[in-house]
Amino acid sequence: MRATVGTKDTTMTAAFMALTNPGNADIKLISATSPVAGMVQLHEMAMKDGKMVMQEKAGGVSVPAASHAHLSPGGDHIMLMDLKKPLKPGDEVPLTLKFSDNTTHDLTVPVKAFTEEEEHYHPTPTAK
Ligand SMILES: [Cu+2]
Repeated sequence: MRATVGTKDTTMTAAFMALTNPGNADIKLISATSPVAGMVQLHEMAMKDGKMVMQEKAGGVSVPAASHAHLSPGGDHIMLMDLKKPLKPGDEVPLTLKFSDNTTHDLTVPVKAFTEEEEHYHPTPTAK
């Protein structure tokens, strides 16, 4: 999870990870929650008017059977909004992932400083 201390907007950040599906059926990550954020969404990057923007990913993030999916800067990611406090490197954030097979996974996600693709994670007006 990207640290927000020292960034322009300390109310939102993104989490990145690899999701592995050891089963023999495709599953989807359908939602996530965290006590540090007022709202958590699954996002994707999309090209809009010649610019990369992020938007909510309809239907969730697919994790193919016996394979994996990457949540990464510039790609699908977990967006945490309305953060209750700034996150600094070294913090650990609880994050609960809910999957289409009705399983949930409780994670402890380390907070790290990183700057690549940072411009994508500035607030953008949400198109409704
Ligand atoms: Cu996002």
